[in-house]
Amino acid sequence: MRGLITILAAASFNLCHGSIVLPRDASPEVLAAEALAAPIIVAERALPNSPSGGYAPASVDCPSTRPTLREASSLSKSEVSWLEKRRNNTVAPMQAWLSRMNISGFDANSYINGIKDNATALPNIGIAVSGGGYRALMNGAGFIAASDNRTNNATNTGQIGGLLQATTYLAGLSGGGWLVGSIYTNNFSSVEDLRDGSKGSSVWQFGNSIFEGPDNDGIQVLSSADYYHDIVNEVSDKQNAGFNASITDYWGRALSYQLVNATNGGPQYTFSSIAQEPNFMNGDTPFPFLVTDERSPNTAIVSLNSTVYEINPFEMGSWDPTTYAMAPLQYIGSNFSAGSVPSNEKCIEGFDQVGYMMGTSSTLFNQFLLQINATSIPSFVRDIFTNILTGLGEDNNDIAQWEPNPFYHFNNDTNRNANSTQLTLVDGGEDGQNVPLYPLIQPQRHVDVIFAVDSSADTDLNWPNGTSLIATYQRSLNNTIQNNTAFPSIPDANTFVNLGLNTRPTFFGCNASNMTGDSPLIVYIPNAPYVFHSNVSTFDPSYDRADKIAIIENGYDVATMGNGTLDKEWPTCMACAVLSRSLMRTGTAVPAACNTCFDRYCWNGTTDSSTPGNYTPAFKIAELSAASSMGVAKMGIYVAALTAALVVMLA
Ligand SMILES: *[C@@H]1O[C@H](CO)[C@@H](O)[C@H](O)[C@H]1NC(C)=O
Ligand SMILES: *[C@@H]1O[C@H](CO)[C@@H](O)[C@H](O)[C@H]1NC(C)=O
Ligand SMILES: *[C@@H]1O[C@H](CO)[C@@H](O)[C@H](O)[C@H]1NC(C)=O
Ligand SMILES: *[C@@H]1O[C@H](CO)[C@@H](O)[C@H](O)[C@H]1NC(C)=O
Ligand SMILES: *[C@@H]1O[C@H](CO)[C@@H](O)[C@H](O)[C@H]1NC(C)=O
Ligand SMILES: *[C@@H]1O[C@H](CO)[C@@H](O)[C@H](O)[C@H]1NC(C)=O
Ligand SMILES: *[C@@H]1O[C@H](CO)[C@@H](O)[C@H](O)[C@H]1NC(C)=O
Ligand SMILES: *[C@@H]1O[C@H](CO)[C@@H](O)[C@H](O)[C@H]1NC(C)=O
Ligand SMILES: *[C@@H]1O[C@H](CO)[C@@H](O)[C@H](O)[C@H]1NC(C)=O
Ligand SMILES: *[C@@H]1O[C@H](CO)[C@@H](O)[C@H](O)[C@H]1NC(C)=O
Ligand SMILES: *[C@@H]1O[C@H](CO)[C@@H](O)[C@H](O)[C@H]1NC(C)=O
Ligand SMILES: CC(=O)N[C@H]1CO[C@H](CO)[C@@H](O)[C@@H]1O
Repeated sequence: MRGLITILAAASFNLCHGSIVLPRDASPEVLAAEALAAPIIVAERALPNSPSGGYAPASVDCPSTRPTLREASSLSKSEVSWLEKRRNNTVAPMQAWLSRMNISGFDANSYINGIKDNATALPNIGIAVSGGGYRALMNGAGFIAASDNRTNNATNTGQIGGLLQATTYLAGLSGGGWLVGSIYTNNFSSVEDLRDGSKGSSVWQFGNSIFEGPDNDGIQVLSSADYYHDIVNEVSDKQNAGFNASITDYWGRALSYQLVNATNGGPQYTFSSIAQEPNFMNGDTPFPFLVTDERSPNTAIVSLNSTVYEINPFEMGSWDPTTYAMAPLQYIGSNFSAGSVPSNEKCIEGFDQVGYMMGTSSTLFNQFLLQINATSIPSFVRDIFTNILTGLGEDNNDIAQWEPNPFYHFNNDTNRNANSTQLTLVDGGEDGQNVPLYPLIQPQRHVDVIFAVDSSADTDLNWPNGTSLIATYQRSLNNTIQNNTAFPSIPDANTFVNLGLNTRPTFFGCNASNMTGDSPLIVYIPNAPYVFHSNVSTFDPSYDRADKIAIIENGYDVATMGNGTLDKEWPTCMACAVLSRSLMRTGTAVPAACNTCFDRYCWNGTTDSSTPGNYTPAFKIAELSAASSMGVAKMGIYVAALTAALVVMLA
C-alpha cells in the first residue's frame, strides 16, 4: 500500500508541478488520459519510480541508513520476512492443488494440515525458465499458463493449474527472463492476458520485430524512425546524466516495447519497484529472479567457473566464494566503494531499469543487433550502432557494462572485479547453465523441488538435450566455486537422447539420501513437439499471432503431457515430486501411487553413451491445423546470426 500511495502522490506532483521529466513523446491527449487513468495504472504494474522520470538514473538524498553491501552469508532480512508471508500463503493453494492432483490412497489435506504451521516441513517449490530467445519466452509461458489456476480450464481434470500459486520462487534467464520480467512488471499478469494483449498496447505483439518497432495501432503511434529516435534519446539521457551506455542499453529499451505494458516500454520502471507492488508485498506471488554471468577483467571467456549473479527485487549479487556479496538493487547505480557509498556522494536510483535488467540477462541477444545491416532500419540508427560497435571492439559486443561497479573494493582478495570500476555482465546462459537453477539451489533457500523448463537449442534442430543440467551438475562438483550448492547426478547428453530423457519429463535426484548434500529434486521439463514445431531458431525476431499462440499451446502440452493424453497419471506424478522431500523430512511413508510415479519418471542411473543418430522427434499428439508453419526463408538469415553468435562466444 505504501508504494501505491507514494506513487499516487508522485503522479499528482507530476501533473501539478511538472518538475519530473515526463516521457518525451507523450502528446497532451495521452498525458491527459494517463492522468485520468493514473490510479488504475499505478495499481496495475511495477512502478514508474525512476527519480529522473525517464530512462536515466538520477541522484537522490541517501536514506538515513545509507545503503551498504553485505556478505552473501544468509538471506536478506527482507527476503526472510517476505517468506513468512509467502510460505503461509502457499498452504491453502498447495492443499487445493495436491488434492486435485489426486494421489490415490493419500489424504493431502490432512497431511498439509498437520504441518501447515511449520515451514521447515512444508514442500518448498521453485520454477526455473531457461533462455532461448522468444522460443524460451513462449515455451516457458506455456508452462506458466498450465501452472496458473487463473488460466481458463487449468483446474479441470488432468490439468495442473494452481502449482504457480503454491510456488515460492520463480527464476528466469535471457528469454526466460523476459517472461518473468514481463509478468512481474505488468502486475503479475496471467500469460493468457499477456498473450492476448490489449488494445493500444504493444505488449507481447511479436509480429513486428524489435527492428521495426511497435505496430502503429499502439498508444505510441510510432513510426520506425520515431521509435529509434526515442530509444536513442533515452540512452543519450543516461549518458548525459554521467553514465556509460553499452549496446545493452539500446537492446533493453527495444525489448521493453514488447515486454512492458506502458507508454514507450516504460522507461521509468524499475525492477526494485516490484518489491513495492501490493501483491508481492502481501506474499501473493512467487519471488522472481533474473540471472546473469560475470566476465572477469581482461578475459573474453565465460565458463563454468565464472561468477554467477542473481537479480531479485531486493538485491543483486553473487553467492559464489568470489564476489560473495549482495548489493541493494534500488541503489545499485550508486558509487559504492569498499561496500558503502562515501559520505561525499549522493545515492543513485533508477539504474535498475527493468528493460536494462532483462537486457543484461539476455546480452547474447545483442547478436541480433549486429545483424543491423541486413534490416531496413533508418541509416542514422545504423551509424550509431556502427560507432558503438567500432568503439567496443569485438570482445565487447555482447556485454552489459555496469558502471559504477557496486562491488568495487569489496572482498578484495576473492572478488575478481574488486579493482575494476566496471562490472562486466553477460547473458546468464553463456556459462552453459541455460536453466537458471543458480538462485534456487542455494542452500539458504531450502528449495525441495525445481521444475526446470528447458527450451535450450542444444541439438541441430534446436531441441534441448540436457546440456544445461550437465553444466550445473559439473559446477556443483568443483569445490573451489560451488560453495555448498549440491546437485543431483546427471548423465551425459548422449544418454539423454538415447534414453529419451529429453523428450519427456524426467526426475533427477529422487533418492535424497544418495547425494553429496541437500539438493532439490529436479523435475526436468524439456521442450518437445506435441502439437507444433516449437523448435524455432533463437534468432528469429518475429512471430505472427498464430505461431505465438501455437508455441504457447505446445508449451502448455509439454507441461501437462497433452492434458494427460500421454499419461493420465502425470498430474499425480508432479504432486509426488512436490511432496517427496517433505515426506522424507516428516518420516511419512511414500504412497504406493508415488512409488509407481518414481519408477516411471526418475532417472535410475542407467547410461547409454553411444553416439545417437539425429534427434528428430515426431509430434506426440498431432500438429495443430490452424497454425502456419514457420517461414523457411526467414530462418536462413538467423541461422547466419546464430553462427555469428557462436563465433563470438567461442572466440
Ligand atoms: C496464514 O494464512 C492464513 C490463511 O490465509 C491466515 O489466516 C493467517 O493469519 C496467516 N498467518 C500468518 C502468521 O501470517
Ligand atoms: C487461485 O488461487 C488463489 C490462491 O489460492 C485463490 O485466491 C484464487 O481464488 C484461485 N483462483 C481460481 C480462479 O481458482
Ligand atoms: C518442523 O518440521 C521439521 C521437519 O519435519 C521437524 O524437524 C521440526 O521438529 C518441526 N518443528 C516443529 C516446531 O514442529
Ligand atoms: C479442458 O480440460 C479438459 C480436461 O483436461 C480437456 O479434456 C479439454 O480438452 C480442455 N478444454 C480445452 C478447451 O482445452
Ligand atoms: C495493459 O495496460 C492497460 C492500461 O493500464 C490495461 O488495461 C491492460 O489490462 C494491460 N494489459 C496487460 C496484458 O497487462
Ligand atoms: C574450478 O573452479 C576454479 C575457480 O573458479 C577454477 O579455477 C578451476 O579451473 C575449476 N576446476 C575445474 C576442474 O574446472
Ligand atoms: C576457468 O576454468 C578454465 C578451465 O576449466 C580456465 O581456463 C579459466 O582460466 C578459468 N577461469 C577463471 C576466471 O578462473
Ligand atoms: C554495416 O555497414 C557499414 C557500412 O557498410 C559498416 O561500416 C559496418 O561495419 C556494418 N556493421 C555491421 C555490424 O556489420
Ligand atoms: C580493498 O583494496 C583497496 C585498494 O587497496 C582499499 O582502498 C580498500 O579499502 C580495500 N577494501 C577493503 C574492504 O578493505
Ligand atoms: C586488488 O588490489 C588489491 C590492492 O592492490 C590487491 O590486494 C588485491 O589482490 C587485488 N584484487 C584482485 C582481485 O586483483
Ligand atoms: C547436445 O548439445 C550440445 C550443445 O549444443 C552439442 O554439442 C552435442 O553435440 C549435443 N549432443 C547430442 C547427443 O545431441
Ligand atoms: C557454506 C560455505 O561453504 N560457504 C562459504 C562460501 O564462500 C564464502 C567466501 O569464500 C565462505 O566464507 C563461506 O564459508
